[in-house]
Amino acid sequence: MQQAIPVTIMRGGTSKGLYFHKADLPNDPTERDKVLLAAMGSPDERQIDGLGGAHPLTSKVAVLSRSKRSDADVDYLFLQVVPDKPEVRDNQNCGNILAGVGPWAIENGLVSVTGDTTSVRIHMVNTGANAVAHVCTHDGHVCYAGEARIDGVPGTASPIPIDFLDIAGSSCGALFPTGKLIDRIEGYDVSCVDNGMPVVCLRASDFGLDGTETPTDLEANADLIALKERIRLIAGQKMNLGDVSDKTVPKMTFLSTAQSGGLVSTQTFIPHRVHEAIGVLGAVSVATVCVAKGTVADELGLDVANTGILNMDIEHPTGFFSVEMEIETNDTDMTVKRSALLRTARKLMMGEVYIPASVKGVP
Ligand code: NQM
Repeated sequence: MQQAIPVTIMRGGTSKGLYFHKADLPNDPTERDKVLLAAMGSPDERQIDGLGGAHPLTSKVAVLSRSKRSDADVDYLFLQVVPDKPEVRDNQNCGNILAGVGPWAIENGLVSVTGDTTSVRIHMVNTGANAVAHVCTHDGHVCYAGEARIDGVPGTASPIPIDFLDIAGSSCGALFPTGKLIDRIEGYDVSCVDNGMPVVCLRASDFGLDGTETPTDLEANADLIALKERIRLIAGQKMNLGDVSDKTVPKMTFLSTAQSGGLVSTQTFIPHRVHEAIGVLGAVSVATVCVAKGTVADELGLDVANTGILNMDIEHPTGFFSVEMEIETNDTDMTVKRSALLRTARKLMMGEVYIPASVKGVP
């Protein structure tokens, strides 16, 4: 007999994943991960025997439960299931999958509807930071239909604005974890940042890129990939992340002059495949490098203030990602008071995923 586990499949922002109630998965992380690998069909680059979509952006999991904290309604653990390896990683957060957490929490009775908008306070277990997602609700139900458009997703859906308050340094201990705004690694200038996602920003032109290369072009550039990885391993140590050879952070973002009226153009390795767009917290971290004076972004001559409420359009391979940030800057320090952005999400399927009987531990 196969074993059935309740699951919801949701698109969260520009990613897609499996959303589980924590109580429906094994408590022991090793057993839990075996179940998740089987659910996704990993290890197999096509994930043919599971629900995974054969790309890191569609091989994601949210493990959710009612929070015991006074400042949160839901605890959200993000897990990246590696498509082609028997590995499940918990070392990063995911702001796209986060977009589906509010609707899931309402649909599963963890949060009561409070009118036309229901705010869900989410504790992000991976980093210990909190977010608040504002979900459209009507007549006691989540409204998925709406007019909000995000690049990288066809059509429109109801808006889910998300606020972040305390994400600076949540993985690395400091906003600029190396203590510098520019480090020199392997002969290249890099800016290492953690505003919710550890990211190494590099100037695309230093690597012979003009910013128009597609994800497919970049993934075919073996020399660039090898150099990027050498820099990443050193940057990871400097960012207090230790040996990152088996970690999904830091992400590597190449910055170039905006091509379509945005603030800056980006191409991001996450960290081995290239993102079709840009991660949510990844975009917040990149925006932070653009605002701070003295980073690798300076030479791009960006037109951006470094204090107050700023709205920034970060260009990526399939459009724009808009980030709002409230910044306080004095002579020596820059503090990010708040970050906000817009996502959408959609419930795609609710049912049971079947796990082979040979995989033990299903509760
Ligand atoms: O940065 C992909 C995604 C992400 C992460 C990745 C994300 C974020 O687009 O918050 O959303 O960088 O691995 O889902």
